[in-house]
Amino acid sequence: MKSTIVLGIGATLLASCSGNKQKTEEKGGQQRPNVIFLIADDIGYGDLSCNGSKTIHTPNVERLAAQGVRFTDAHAVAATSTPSRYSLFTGHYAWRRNDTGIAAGDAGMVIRPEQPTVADMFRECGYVTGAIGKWHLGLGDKTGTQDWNGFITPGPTDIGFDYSYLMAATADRVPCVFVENQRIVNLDPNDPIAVSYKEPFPGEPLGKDHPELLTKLKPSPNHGHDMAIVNGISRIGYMKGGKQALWEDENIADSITVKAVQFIENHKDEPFFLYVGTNDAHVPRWPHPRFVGKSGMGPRGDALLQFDWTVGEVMAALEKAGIAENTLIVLSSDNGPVVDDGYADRAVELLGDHKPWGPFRGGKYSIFEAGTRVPMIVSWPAQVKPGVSDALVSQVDLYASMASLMGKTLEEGAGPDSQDHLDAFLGKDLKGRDYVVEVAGSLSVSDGEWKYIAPSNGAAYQKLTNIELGNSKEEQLYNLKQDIGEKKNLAAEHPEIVAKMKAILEKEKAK
Ligand code: NG6
Ligand code: CA
Repeated sequence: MKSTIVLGIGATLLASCSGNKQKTEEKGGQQRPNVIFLIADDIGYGDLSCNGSKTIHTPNVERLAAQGVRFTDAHAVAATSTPSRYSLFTGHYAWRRNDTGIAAGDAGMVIRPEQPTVADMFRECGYVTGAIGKWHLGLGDKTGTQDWNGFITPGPTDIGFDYSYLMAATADRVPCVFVENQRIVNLDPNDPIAVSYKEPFPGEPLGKDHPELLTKLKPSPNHGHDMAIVNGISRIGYMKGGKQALWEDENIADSITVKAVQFIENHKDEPFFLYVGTNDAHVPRWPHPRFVGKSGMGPRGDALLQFDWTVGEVMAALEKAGIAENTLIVLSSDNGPVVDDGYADRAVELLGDHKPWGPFRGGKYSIFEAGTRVPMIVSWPAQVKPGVSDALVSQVDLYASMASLMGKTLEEGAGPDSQDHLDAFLGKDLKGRDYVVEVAGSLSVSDGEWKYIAPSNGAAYQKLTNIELGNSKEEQLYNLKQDIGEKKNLAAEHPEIVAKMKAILEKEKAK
């Protein structure tokens, strides 16, 4: 596998872009749409009622699905957040690099400033661009070198985003603050913040020593998450100071939603591209009190309702601004679902008959389908005919497909793994990709019917999360048309298909 990355594609990414901020012309006089990528965190295919779940009701997502195309075979590139989002933004397979795994809260920018992104592409087409919510792609130059009390650079503006309001990593990782335009929000200069992933700060209590201070959530046994205590929840990593800037977990969804709505209001008269990453189903799950107890499944289920609320607020903001018709929304998730991911929130006990993974095997972290087969809806009322599509689509293709929507061809080296499948995303082509390549420990390739999982030394099962990871020293081959649950390994029966799929994977790796 090549570990080199394609860099050095300067500012002129696109052959031609109007650079015109007016919402006019483009493709036969038709208005260019606003574009929103709404990316959920750890929400599985089966977590949404539009995908057939009867155990949860997510009416706003249903409404979005009813006005757009709902995909049954849509994929993230990886089964965790950092590599998945990396591929979404860059159109470059995360597995081509060895440094795109789950990022620490003090990681440097995983997407390097020289790398072209989908946000650069929109910006060069005259769009205003924004990134709001979960980031998890690193900030600053190198791990641990950020100036948290000043301007954190490089940052989102160096990879195409005019505006940003972000959680640096995850809710369970320090620093527990929002970073707006690369500065921590509400930071009192007299109470500077310090962050470390190496050693604790003397005098700062840790979750592992002070369970009595964990008033909201305690970690699950053996999951870690027992370091810095913020708001009665212990986290991964150490931090001190910045008291006034700390988020309150119950308000995270509100903060992200309010900023997204504001962005829409502020930019309703010019074309915009907005990435919204929600946090809800990711641990620690501590939804706002108005959702508490509403799902009957405890915090995880309540967080799903909170996600649905965010979707409704974004839709309402577009309607209020009079731009709902001509806004293209891609709703998806960064990876599959996990039930116990580190906190004693009773998600396992209260799950009942709910199946976050839908009909698929595995979950988050897994190379089986539930790891990477994610919910996806593409809505664009002005152009997209509502329906359901079984086309094989991958988030890695959004970059090239959005460029195609802008009427532009990507130049050599930009979005190297991204293919133009605009027609599939718009519901006009029901086939999509020839195959998707994914990573979660092992690599897999699937053409929608046959799925091959390359052998690896990774664990088959993760006890902590009770998830089948799907790694095996043996080659695996599943027929997804007949065996959606990936129960029967057909590798021995179909060596010719194994050889064919393996050859595809080898060819991809050699690129
Ligand atoms: C894991 C964490 C998990 C979650 C995940 C990242 C442990 C034992 N587990 O390492 O709780 O934070 O990283 O999730 O630390 S992701 O969806 O952002 O990729
Ligand atoms: Ca995730």
